[in-house]
Amino acid sequence: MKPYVSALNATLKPVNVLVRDMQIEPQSFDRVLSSMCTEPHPVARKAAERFLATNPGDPGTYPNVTALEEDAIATLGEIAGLEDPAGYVASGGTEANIQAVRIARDRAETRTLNVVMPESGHFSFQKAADVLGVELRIVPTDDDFRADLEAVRSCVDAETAMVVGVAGTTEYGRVDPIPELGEIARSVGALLHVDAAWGGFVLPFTDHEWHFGHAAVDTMAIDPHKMGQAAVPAGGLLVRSDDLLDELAVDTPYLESTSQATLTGTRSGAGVASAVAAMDELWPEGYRRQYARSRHNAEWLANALEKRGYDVVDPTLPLVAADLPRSTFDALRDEGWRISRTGTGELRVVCMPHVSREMLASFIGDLDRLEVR
Ligand code: 0PR
Repeated sequence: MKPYVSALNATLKPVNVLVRDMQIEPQSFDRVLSSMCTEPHPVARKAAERFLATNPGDPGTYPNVTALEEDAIATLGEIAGLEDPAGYVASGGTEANIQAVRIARDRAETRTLNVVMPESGHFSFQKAADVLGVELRIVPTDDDFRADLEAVRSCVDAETAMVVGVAGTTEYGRVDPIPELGEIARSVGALLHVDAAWGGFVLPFTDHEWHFGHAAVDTMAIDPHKMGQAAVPAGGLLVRSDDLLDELAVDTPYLESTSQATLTGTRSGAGVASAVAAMDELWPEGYRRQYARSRHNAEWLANALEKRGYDVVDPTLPLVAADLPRSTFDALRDEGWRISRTGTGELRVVCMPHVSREMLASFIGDLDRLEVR
């Protein structure tokens, strides 16, 4: 495996030639501990290749991929506890979150409005607020990194169009108190959006209350290209009922279909087909097994770090955060480990399907070696 720059320097060939001749590696997953994406399941990879040239944005021309998208939404609905789901396969969690805010904005009756989100919310909501011209109100989290309900309650008002809850936060894998956030949203006539972009494919195997069945959830982001093991790009936007999706629809005069709800126009059928293939193969048993494996790995890693005297944030979903000196973090990165840090500087390891126990043991081995020096 050659990193991009050194591969380029070694050969002095232009990158396009390296790509054409398959001399440049995309990225090996061997040392990737930071990503929320993973190696696609083999069936997902194959389906992605087959549907690479299809465009679900044009159902009149590509009806087969459109039929697959309906399948995808039906299964996503099943996973998220929603009968009769509406939605579509988005490019990722960012698009799903932006579109959810757009629904809330367009449904609201006031002209100035706001969205209330815990500080653990993903930065895609900043983009949404910026693009859509709504005020984003960020409230603190509690001692366990979950939305602080009192803070949310005192922040919402008559102009709140949406309350955001995160089910599987990017930094600590926490699940916000979704039913309570739903009550707060209802009390001011706002929608409740759940960002389960990462958590959605592991939460069904936990007893967290996160889905449409438990609470007054209106919209949700749930991404097949994260824990769902589909190829990128495959995100999911789910909405409680068709009328919410209608808020997004624009007329499409020169297509055979009459309207389009997606943010992107042309989009890859690869994501759609691979999502269906992965979910057909893995839901529910394969995902259940994967969750158990990821959880054990996260617990193992948390223990290993604790034993070595580091402060560890107890994992609730398979994501481990721990306080590591900056110099150690940098040294591990120099060893080729792809690791990232939380906003406050903790090491963050996401136990995705490609992360094996052997990988983690080798990581801890490197950590021990580097800390001795
Ligand atoms: N919602 C949540 C909870 C997320 O974690 C993410 C992505 C998104 C939405 C946005 O999804 P898309 O990227 O598919 O649009 N999470 C992080 C990201 O921004 C994951 C991450 C974080 C990866 C830090 C690497 C890293 O070093 O990609």
